[in-house]
Amino acid sequence: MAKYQDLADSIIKGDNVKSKEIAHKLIDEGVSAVEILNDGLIPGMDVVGKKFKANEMYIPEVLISARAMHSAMDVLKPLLTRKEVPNKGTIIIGTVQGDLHDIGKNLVRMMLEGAGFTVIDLGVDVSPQKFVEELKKNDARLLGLSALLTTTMSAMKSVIEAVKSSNGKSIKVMVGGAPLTQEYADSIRADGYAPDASSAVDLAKSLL
Ligand code: B1M
Repeated sequence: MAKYQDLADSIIKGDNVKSKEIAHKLIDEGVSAVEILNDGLIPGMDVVGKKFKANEMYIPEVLISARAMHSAMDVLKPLLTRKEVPNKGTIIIGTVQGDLHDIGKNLVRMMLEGAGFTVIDLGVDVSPQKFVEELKKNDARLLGLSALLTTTMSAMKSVIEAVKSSNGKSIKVMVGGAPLTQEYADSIRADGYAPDASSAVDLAKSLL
């Protein structure tokens, strides 16, 4: 639909004023936040990824697109994170060490909050030690790790080893991020893998 294409185009062009404006307009028209995400924002970011890979876009432009994505996500956030449901438990989430990608992780956080989880977001480039400390400090039983680079996926294994040896086997670890597969998650002994933010919610419910 043209309205979704306009939203995707605003992400590709990095126009954060337009992306916010279109997101507001779609909400006013009664379109659901999840539809706006799946049919406008994520397809826009996919094009950015393809252009980046083909050297048709460079890091500064990708950052400007990321800013436009975050501006539109800010509009959706209150709708995705409405706390109408009882607290389902606490999850610690973060992007692993060496990795600065946070758009997908932020989406997962919003959807988990919307489903009633309390989420403690440690941000990006988080060391295994920091995950271990925060799990202890907050008495959380579920950890969510995100990685977007093939070079940082292996950091997930280090976190899982550190967590399982220091915090005990009762902590469940779920992983996600574009380069991951179920096979890879199994190979690093993660308790679960989710390919997208909606399945991350189902997975978190089944793990806790
Ligand atoms: Co980066 N980057 N980047 N980048 N970047 C990718 C990932 C890349 C695939 C681009 C490409 O070449 N096509 C490529 C990785 C190649 C590889 O490893 N095989 C790449 C590269 C190479 C790099 C740099 C190394 C570039 C350089 O410096 N030469 C560099 C690394 C910096 C670092 O991290 N140390 C870099 C930098 C950046 C920016 C800073 C410019 C920017 C990040 C800005 C930000 O996040 N604030 C950026 C971006 C934006 C991208 C692309 C274009 C988009 C990523 C994104 O936000 N997607 C990306 C290309 C792509 O993925 N198509 C690319 C949208 C988001 C909604 O999807 O993050 O997949 P995603 O999240 C999904 C699922 O994966 C899942 O749910 C989310 C929602 O459905 N999910 C989880 C994610 N985490 C989860 C956790 C869960 C469960 C599900 O449980 C806990």
